[in-house]
Amino acid sequence: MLIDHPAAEDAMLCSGHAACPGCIDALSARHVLAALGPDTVAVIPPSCMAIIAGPQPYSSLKIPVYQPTLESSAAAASGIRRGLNARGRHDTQVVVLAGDGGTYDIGFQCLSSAAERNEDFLYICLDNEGYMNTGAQKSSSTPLYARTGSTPAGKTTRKKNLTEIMAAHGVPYVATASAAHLADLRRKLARARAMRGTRILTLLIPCIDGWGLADDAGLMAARLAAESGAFPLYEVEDGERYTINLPKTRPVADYLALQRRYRHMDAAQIAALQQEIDAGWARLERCARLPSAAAPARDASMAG
Ligand SMILES: Cc1ncc(C[n+]2csc(CCOP(=O)(O)OP(=O)(O)O)c2C)c(N)n1
Ligand code: SF4
Ligand SMILES: [Mg+2]
Repeated sequence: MLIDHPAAEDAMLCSGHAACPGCIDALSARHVLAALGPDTVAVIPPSCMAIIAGPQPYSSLKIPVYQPTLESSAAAASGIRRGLNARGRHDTQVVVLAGDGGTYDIGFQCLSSAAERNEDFLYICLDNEGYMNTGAQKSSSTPLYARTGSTPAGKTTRKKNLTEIMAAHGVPYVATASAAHLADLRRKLARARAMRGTRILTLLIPCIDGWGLADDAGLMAARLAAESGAFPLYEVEDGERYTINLPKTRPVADYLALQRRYRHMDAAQIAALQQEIDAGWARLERCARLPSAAAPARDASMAG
């Protein structure tokens, strides 16, 4: 797969790491790191990405990595940012690479308060829709009906809408993306890199093991998730300017059929999930059509 800066990419994520074969977690991280460049500090809480990065003092990343507790990534990133600023290193990027459990659930209060302060870092949520490195338990990102280790009959509640929640904080940039739509991902990374303040990107990471996918189906699952609207690709600036980046062009049944975690669903459940997706999509279209009021100017110097 083509990468913009092969030299930087090679220098920043080594081969021989511990990702499951075929997983696009590492591929996605490679694209993130290639876009940010070598003058970057990464914050990686417990997650598949922490395993890929390796146990300290070993690391597959050739940039400084700080591994905080699962609840504290955004606080750690805030502190590192302020420390770098105090040393005059304003151009060094600070990036968080966290899972959905560490973002939607366990690290959420920390992320919310950092966003309220408009702390200056890029937060990437590698969203595999469950607590995967600990054996595939459900998180609040797990979608309705999906089977996990802790929801063996299928989840009975909906996926939390993190993008909307973070957009409601009024931060400069919130977006969804995946490695399956590479040009869109690269553009969003470049955009986020050029901004200051809190920027949050959620990347969908189909979990080969936890979702019950063929080893080579990770990118296809991410592609069908976006095309079916199960994981819409969109971006929100300053909490109010919405842009939908890809139309909804196929039924969710196409996406479900790839995955073992949905194999128990009957026709009525598939119809209910389709209805939920259609309602979410209609809401998104309304937001994208709304004329936005003048955005309040955010002052990144307030963050440190
Ligand atoms: C407070 C706390 N609870 C539980 C754990 C154990 N734990 C480590 S990683 C993890 C799962 C994290 O899931 P997620 O953030 O989605 O990352 P993934 O493994 O899916 O990439 C859990 C529960 C922990 N480290 N800290
Ligand atoms: S458990 Fe899933 S998300 Fe984690 S490395 Fe393996 S395939 Fe990837
Ligand atoms: Mg996860």
